[in-house]
Parts: sequence; C-alpha cells; structure tokens
Amino acid sequence: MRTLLLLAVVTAVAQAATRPTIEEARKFVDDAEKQLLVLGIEGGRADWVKSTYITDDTEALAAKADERGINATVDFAKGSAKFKDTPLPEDIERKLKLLRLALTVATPSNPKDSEELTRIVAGMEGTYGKGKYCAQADHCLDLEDLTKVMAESRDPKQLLDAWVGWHAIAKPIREPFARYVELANKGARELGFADTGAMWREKYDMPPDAFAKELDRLWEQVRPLYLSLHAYVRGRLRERYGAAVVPANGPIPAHLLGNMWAQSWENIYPLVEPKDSGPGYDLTQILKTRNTDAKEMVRYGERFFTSLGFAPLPTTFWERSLFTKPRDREVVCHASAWDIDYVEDLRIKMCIDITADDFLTIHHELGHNFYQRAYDKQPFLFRDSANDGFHEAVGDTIALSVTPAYLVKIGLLQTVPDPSKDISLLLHKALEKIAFLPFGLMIDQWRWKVFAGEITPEQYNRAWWELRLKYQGIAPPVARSETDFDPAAKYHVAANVPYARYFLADILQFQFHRALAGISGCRDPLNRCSIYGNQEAGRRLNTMLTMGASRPWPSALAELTGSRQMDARAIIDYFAPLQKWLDQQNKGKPVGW
Ligand code: X8Z
Ligand code: ZN
Repeated sequence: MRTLLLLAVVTAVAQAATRPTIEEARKFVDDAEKQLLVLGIEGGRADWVKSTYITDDTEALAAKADERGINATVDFAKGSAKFKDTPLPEDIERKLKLLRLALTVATPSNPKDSEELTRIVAGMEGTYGKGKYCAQADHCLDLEDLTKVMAESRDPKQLLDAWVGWHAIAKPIREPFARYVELANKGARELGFADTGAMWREKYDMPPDAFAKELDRLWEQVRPLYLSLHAYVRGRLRERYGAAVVPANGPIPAHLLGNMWAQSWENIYPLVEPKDSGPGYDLTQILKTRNTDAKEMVRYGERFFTSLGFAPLPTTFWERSLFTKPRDREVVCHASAWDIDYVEDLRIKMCIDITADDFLTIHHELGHNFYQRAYDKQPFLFRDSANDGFHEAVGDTIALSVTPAYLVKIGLLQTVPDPSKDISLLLHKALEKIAFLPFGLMIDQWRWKVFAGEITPEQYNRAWWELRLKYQGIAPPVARSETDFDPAAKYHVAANVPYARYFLADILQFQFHRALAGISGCRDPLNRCSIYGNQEAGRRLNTMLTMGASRPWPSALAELTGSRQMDARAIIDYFAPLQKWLDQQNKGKPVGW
C-alpha cells in the first residue's frame, strides 16, 4: 500500500515536471490572440471587398486571406492540446476551449485540401450572391426582385414562377457542396470532432448531445402554438386560393406564404387578418409616404439604441457601410453586420428596401454592432457573444419594442390603435416569429445529418423536403428531384453559416424582452411594452453584452433575466391571447398534416 502511494506521488511529480506550466499556457494564449487579431482584420477586409464587389479576383483574394486565418486558428487549436494536463486558471482554460471551437469550418492540414476548401466556401457564397432568374435572356430578376414578388403577388402562377426560378440558382452548388462536406469533415476530424456538425453543436457550454436535446425540448414547448397557427393560415389560404391549391389537412404549398423559403409569413398578413379588424396601420406605407430613405431608416434604429444610453455609431459606420444595392456590380445582398477591426470599424451591409420588414432587420443588424462594441474591451478571444443565439437575439429584442406606442412617440404614427386591435398585432408578430421556429430548427437538422453522413448526396433534396414536411408542414409546389439542390437556395447553407442560432434567438429574444420590460416597469401585456428611452433597461442590457464570451452563456443569461435556462415560456406567454383566439378559429377544423 505504502509503495503504491509512493509510486503515485513519484509519477505525479514527474508529470508535473514535464507538463507545460501555467506561464507557458498564458504566453500561448497571448500569442494566439495577437496573431488571430491581425489575421482576422486582414480576412475581414478581404471579405468585405468580396461581398460588396463579387468578382473572380476578390473571391480568390478573400479565400486566401480566410485560409490564412483559418489555418492559424487550426494550428493554435491543435497546439492547445499540450496543456490538457496542466491545471489552469479559469480564463485561460476558457480561452483554450474557445480557440478549439472558434471555427465554423476547419481546414485540413494538407495545403491542397485547405486551399480547395476555402475556395469552395467563397465560391458557393459568390454563386448565391450573383444568382438570377432570367425568364428571358434580356430580363433577369435577382433575389431582391423575386423577394418582392413573393411578398406582394397573390397570383399562384406568378408565385410559382418566381419560386422555381430562384431555386434553380442552387443547382450548380450541389457538387461543390458535397466536396465541401467531405473536406470540412476532414478538417473537423483532425481537430478531434466526429464531424463538422458535432463541432458546431459543441459550442454551447454543454455536451453536444445535450444541446440537441435542449433544442428538442424548446421545440416541444412551442410546437402546439405553431400547429394552431399553421392550421389557421392553411384554412384562410384555402379560402383564398381554393381547394385545388391548398389541401384541407395536408401541408401548405411553399410558394404561398409570402417568403421565398416560407420561413416567416408576415407578408401574407392581409390574406389572413381577422375578419372583423386589421392592425390599424401599415408601417411600409407610412415609411414610403414619408419618402424615408435607406440612411434615415438606419438612423431610426440607431436612435433606439442611443435612447437606451448606448453611444452613437462612429462616423466611419456611415461612411463605410453599404445601405443600398449598387446598380453596377454584384454584391452579396443578404444583410450582415461587421466589426472589421474588432473595436470601432463597425459596418452593416444591406440592400435596404423601404419596408416594415427591413425596418425591423435594421434593428437586428444594429443589435450585432452594439453587441460588438459592448464587448470590445474584452481580450480578443472573448470578443464574441455568450452563444451565437445571443448575437442574433439582441437586435430582435429591440425590434420587439417597436410597438405602436413607440411609433407614435417617434412621430411615425398618429394614434395608438386601441386594445381591440391586439389580436391583429399579435397575429402579425406570430406570422413573423412563430412561423419561423420550425424553419430555424430544420436547417441544421438537415446539415447535422449531412455532415454525419446520415444523409448522402444522393438524398440531399429528398431529405430536405422530408424535414420541411416534418417540422414546417409545407410541401414543394412542384415535383422535385435530385437534380435540384433546394437547401442551397437559402443563403446560410450556401455560405456555411450555422442556423440553430436563429432558432435560439427566436426563443431568447422573448426572454430578454420580458426581463427588460420588467426592468423598465412596464405592467401592460408584453406585446405593448417598449423599452424605448429607458436607461435602466439599457444599462442592464449593456451589462450582459459587455461580458462577451468571457463566461458560459447561462451566466450571461442569468445576468439579465435571473434564469440560467433557455425557456420558451416567455414567447408562449407573449402569444397566449392569440393562442386562445386561434383555437376558437380552428374549432372543428383539421390541425396538423
Ligand atoms: O440572416 C439573418 C440576418 C443576418 S444575421 C439578416 N437572419 C436569418 C435569415 O434571414 O434567414 C435573421 C433572421 C433569420
Ligand atoms: Zn444576424
């Protein structure tokens, strides 16, 4: 017994002598932060130019710059393994962990593979960005034109034409996508992950399987509400388009929901609004009538944040952002927010239309920018959100405060509609937020299976529509086959952006909104609460944002809401009156598909 103990002590001492010290770990992390900052800035600049001026050259230059940054991150992630037996202070431990999880795509060590992979990723985004539907050779429609058709047209033939036309742009992405899956998985495996999907799932401060279960749990909480909305909308669309187009108890055809991906349905609000009353105002019309321009739209968003006590955006934001679609060059129009130097060089890139949709999206984008600035004093590896759902939720939380009363306050609306209009307003919001939930979930259900090899290239499209059916209850409007590649007709699939974050954000933003509404002293129903002008709410929000990624996300969540759990009760409470109303409308009608 005594000999054994002695042996254990001797071994421990020997190990301690050979394993790297805390000081070495600290130096390793400092070096990584210095180098990755420089490479991140270079990559950001190259990406910005590529995304705002798509050519073969800018694509190649951006791919090269990205490759340098990704390779360096991979090297540091691999190098961090040598500290696994060194007991480390919490901050270093967390930074090493974040280093290993920083990438959405890991390059394999073979230089040929790594170059090919980064070229493919840049190329797929470029193909998407340049996508056009040319019904005639001299008349092409881009995604902005087609988005307008999907939102405004009520002619099923025209909607179908736009839908099919856009989905065709994704066909050429199928082959490179399959290769990207192969190479990205190779890179992920070199880092010790089972595949790229497993790497994505591990980012949430819990075991990856537990995270997948967490998503299922949240979905089960909100599914009844989605089913009620789906049944109600299907019934109204059937009245509108007829029994030949919309089935009584089957899935809704994907081209009738006002959006290219049927991901949010607010554009068909006029088709489904309560028969006895509308919402009483139309923000798109108001903005158009006032001749509001793109910059002014962004100013409205900025003023909301400054009303909470955030500092105004820097002058360079206004000089360097892209607010409108240029006429003479190809750009990636999908909205995004940037933080080029990780400190002050904030920008958005967005082809703004003067619509209520884009008015809200601007708040979404600025949420990213104000978050980025809030955590800019953190060490480099902590300059990120608590989890990626938080990043997506901040601007949307603010947008939930864009209530009629707020619009009156800023002079866009004359009078606040009376409470009898609340069901209409809630229905409009539900078409945006509840309709989105299954879509937000299914995209990565598909990709996780693809990365895991459970969905092979021969099954890409079929599996996609199986999940669309299972979660959303929608069906393709025409027969599809494996010559199609419908997943890549969605930006985030073509551009390698994980999507579970938007599902999380949809849930989290209501938790944030409820907490902030409480802090601001609002006692009204949550849909009537706006935190505009409330500095205390701003201060509390800022406290959470300032933490960046320095602590596991439950701590950030607790900081604002007092709870360490993501929880769908806030979104369910918000829509409770609507759920009741929907159930009345659906009485005696089929629910589900
Ligand atoms: O991609 C976005 C933002 C940029 S992070 C405009 N969103 C998702 C989408 O458009 O599919 C916001 C909501 C969901
Ligand atoms: Zn976003």
